Amino acid sequence: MISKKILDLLNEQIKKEFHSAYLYLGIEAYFQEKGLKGMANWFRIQAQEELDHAIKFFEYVCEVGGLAQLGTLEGVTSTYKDPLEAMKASLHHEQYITKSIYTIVDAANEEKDYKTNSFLQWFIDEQVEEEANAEDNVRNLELVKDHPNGLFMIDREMATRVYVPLTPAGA
Ligand code: OFO
Repeated sequence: MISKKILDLLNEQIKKEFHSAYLYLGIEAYFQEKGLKGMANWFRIQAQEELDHAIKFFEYVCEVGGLAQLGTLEGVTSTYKDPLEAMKASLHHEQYITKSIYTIVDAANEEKDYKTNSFLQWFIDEQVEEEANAEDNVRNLELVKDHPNGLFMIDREMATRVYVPLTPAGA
């Protein structure tokens, strides 16, 4: 059994991952309304991946004999000043999630909770990719500024992203 402190942190993380999905659906809504379907597609897939992350934490809590808690989700915005602001919101959120995961890793290390530490290694690696993708999106939009051709090219590129479900543990 894991400690109450670790359990609480993991339960908070379940909520944060669901919140991430919510945030990204809000960004998708913004792009859908702007007719930027490729960017909307990218954020739909991002939201689906966040649901996978939430379930991964949920399953781990259940697996170690804890009671998984599902906190109340707050509303998110679907309104952004421009595409760059939406991309920056995503980058800042991923940086926040990385810190949150490191906090759980630190707590697990302090308690010599090796199994939680091992479970979290996947998320440490995942966050490297998550931040890199979000940084690329920001950088690309900064390069094209408001140039319609550039925006069109980025949108087309982002339309090619496909959802790859996580392989269930033990499969
Ligand atoms: Fe976007 O990251 Fe989840 O964990």
